[in-house]
Amino acid sequence: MQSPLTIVGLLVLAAQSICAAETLRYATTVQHTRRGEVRLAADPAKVRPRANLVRPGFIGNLGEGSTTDTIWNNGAWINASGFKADTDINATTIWAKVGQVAGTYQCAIYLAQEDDAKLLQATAAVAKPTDGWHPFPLTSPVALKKDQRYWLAIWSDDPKARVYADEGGTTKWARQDFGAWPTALKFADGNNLRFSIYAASSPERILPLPLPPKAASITVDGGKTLQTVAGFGANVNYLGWNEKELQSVLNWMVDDAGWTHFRVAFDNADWETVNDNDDPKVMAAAAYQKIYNSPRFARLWDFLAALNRKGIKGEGITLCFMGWGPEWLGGEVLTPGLEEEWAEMVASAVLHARRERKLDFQLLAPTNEPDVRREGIHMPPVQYVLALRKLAQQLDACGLNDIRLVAPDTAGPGGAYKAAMVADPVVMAKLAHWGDHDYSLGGASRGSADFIRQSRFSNLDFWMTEFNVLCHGCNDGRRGTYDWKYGRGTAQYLLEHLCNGATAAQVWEGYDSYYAHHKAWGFWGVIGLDDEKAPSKTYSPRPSFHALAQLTKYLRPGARRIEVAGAIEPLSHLLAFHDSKARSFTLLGVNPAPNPVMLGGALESLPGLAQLELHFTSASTNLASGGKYPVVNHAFSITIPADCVFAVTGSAADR
Ligand SMILES: [Ca+2]
Ligand SMILES: [Ca+2]
Repeated sequence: MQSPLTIVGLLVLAAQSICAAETLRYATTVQHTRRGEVRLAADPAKVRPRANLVRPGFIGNLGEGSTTDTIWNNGAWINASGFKADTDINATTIWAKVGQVAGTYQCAIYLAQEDDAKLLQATAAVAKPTDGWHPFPLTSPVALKKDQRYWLAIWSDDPKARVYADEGGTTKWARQDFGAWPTALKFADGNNLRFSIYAASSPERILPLPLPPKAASITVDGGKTLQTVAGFGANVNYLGWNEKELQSVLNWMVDDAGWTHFRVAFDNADWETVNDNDDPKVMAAAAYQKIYNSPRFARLWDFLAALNRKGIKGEGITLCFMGWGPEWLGGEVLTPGLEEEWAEMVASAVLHARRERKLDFQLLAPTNEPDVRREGIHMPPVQYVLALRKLAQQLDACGLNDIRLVAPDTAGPGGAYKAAMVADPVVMAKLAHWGDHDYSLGGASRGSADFIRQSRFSNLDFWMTEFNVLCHGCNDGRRGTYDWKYGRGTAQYLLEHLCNGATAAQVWEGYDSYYAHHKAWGFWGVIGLDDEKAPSKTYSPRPSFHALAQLTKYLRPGARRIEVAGAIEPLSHLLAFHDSKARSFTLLGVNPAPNPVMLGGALESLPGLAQLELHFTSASTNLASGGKYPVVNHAFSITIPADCVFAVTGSAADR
């Protein structure tokens, strides 16, 4: 995997720090060697595979397909993908990548004409194929002419029939019961897919040529420092806690992904069903003992204790209350005048956890998403700040001075809530970190960074206390599409939040679990529940878990982000970090392109690193080793594999 070092010196003319590809339009780079030659970071011509002169001729798409298209809809349909011949070919075989069926597929070539299509030749049928590529020999060879357009058609008698496809083509369809191919066809327009199907002059399978590498070049400046990383983790639901079933899940998150910061959700916020007494300043001990010794709370205390045993403590645990309140407090909307009663309910739970259960945690998210209903007890901004002030005073009165808040955790833009908080010194003294939720590519984290820059509290940091790529239906008991593209997206979202200045991030959510405030199973987990109906629950990591672990395993708490300048395209993200205590250096990035990328870089103001090591996660491999690369005269050149999330690490101690 090691590539020859081609970069000796690197001069970068772009001064601004970059970490996401959108910001790169003005970056210009020039490289030169010590001998004064000017050259590109990599010369794609040198690594481009030889021309395909010896390859058999073909027409169609050799690609594996990133999706599948069903070719049955209340009956059989002839599905055809359109291609133009680049050369004259004497076709003998059609290859198609199909889904496994108990039935039969067959293929054909049609000549594209003005109004219809004319059958040229059909293939033999293939029965009971497995999932993947299969040859369909043509009944007799067909001469295909350069620049002529053809339809490669596929047809099946099985309702589960499907064909692999990529985007960016033209398909046509015709409803026709499976049988002998019609000699002429009038197609209806289909979609924009390009089937994984081709016709060739040889019966041997033709493999696609690897795409040539593209190049990116950067300068990392250890002297230009940005935010310090607090840590990463997930939202985790107390209700799913079952030590036997979840111990392996906890091990994956803490030991494999290196997660240190968990937001423990407890819903609904309705546990004080009857007011303890009519004085919010005096906690009725017997009433609260009964609540906090109930089986419902035993599960929460057990979960927090298990996290403590796993080494997660202090600011590593945020206790988060979700959903609506008891009826007497107003239910979904806090009744004005009862702010101190709400504060007493919340403070009594924290007090019990600390005093009676001796649990080690320091952060409290007192009410989730106060700007909307049902996600937490709804409170408008002014009432919210009054309630937080009452809570801060209650906590201090209980001697819980070290318990601090993460807030406001709004569902939408939190500006009005934050502006109201900033005006209250009691609340601000109790605020540990701004908390933000973002289900977009950094919209909320950009807003949060802007707010902090313009506020009087520019020393405060912000945590992404919920983030992920939207998972449609996943709040309502439906499973999402957990493919590599979605998993890679979760990693890109994390890097975007770090690019915007976040110091911690907690993905929504760690593992699938049941939420009382949605009255449904939630299927957002980066670790999936295999079967919610099974009496004993089992779990499996999804691609988004592996994609996040690829980043968080190598970016440890205490590392400081440092500036990257230059051109990172075609990478979508590239961020650099340096931990001056651990003397470690980390580059995190995503290459969404189908090509490898030659990443050339220069390291400035960083302790001497002798070599860098690459690890990557892709659709087909997790945390794979990508080899070691030398650092010579503070410069390196690394081949980043196609379509992957990656970490490049180095340690001054390696020297
Ligand atoms: Ca009360
Ligand atoms: Ca009371």
